[in-house]
Amino acid sequence: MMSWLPENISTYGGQIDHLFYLIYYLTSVTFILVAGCMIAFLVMYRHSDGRRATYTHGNTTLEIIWTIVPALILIMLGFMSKARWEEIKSPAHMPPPDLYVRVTAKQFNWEIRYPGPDGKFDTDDDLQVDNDLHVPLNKVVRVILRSKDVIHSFFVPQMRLKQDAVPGRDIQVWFQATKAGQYEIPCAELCGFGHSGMKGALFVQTKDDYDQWVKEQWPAPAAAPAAAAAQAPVAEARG
Ligand SMILES: [Cu+2]
Repeated sequence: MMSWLPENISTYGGQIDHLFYLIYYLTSVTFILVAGCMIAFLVMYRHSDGRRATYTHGNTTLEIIWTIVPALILIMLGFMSKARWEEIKSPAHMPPPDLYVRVTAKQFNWEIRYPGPDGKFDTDDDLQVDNDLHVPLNKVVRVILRSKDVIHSFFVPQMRLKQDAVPGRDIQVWFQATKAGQYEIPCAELCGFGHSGMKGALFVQTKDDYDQWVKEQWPAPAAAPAAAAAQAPVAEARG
């Protein structure tokens, strides 16, 4: 299969890509058919001396077909997308997280906040860094998205994840990375003059590297913040 999407390193990315290509090929075929017919008719029915125009009042059968077929395709795509949408966007359907992290968007950077060893946000052992999001490989990361000012969009192309951060709301999303590396987190919503420079970095680290990073951030006797995730700092799902 042709691929010009960024590399997929998300557990659910393959299913997103499958839907993307299905829609892409369906619309491509439709476009070629419609444009092909239009060009063919332009040529076939071009002006020629002595030929008179004829009048038609349409074709009911044809109109029913080209209304029902796209409607059925749309309904089919809706059902196919529903499960994926819920899995990615609905907290009730998300897998239990190994790690919580809160990302607050503001003009013009991402504030990344870790709950620290106690697993609770807004306590003394929290860690806040600008733009650098460190996560462990193969672990479920739950992101709680906020915004301090305007609407931003948290975009991690390799994770097939994009979600608006909206002032006044906590919106949860998640991902699970399958490949270590460094990836960009651009803002995908025009949010002001500094928008184009609003860019974070996602560091997906192997277990050893991540444990080392945790040790540096929370010197002994801290346990890995991942271990405290079970205490779910998010009381209820909103968003
Ligand atoms: Cu922006």
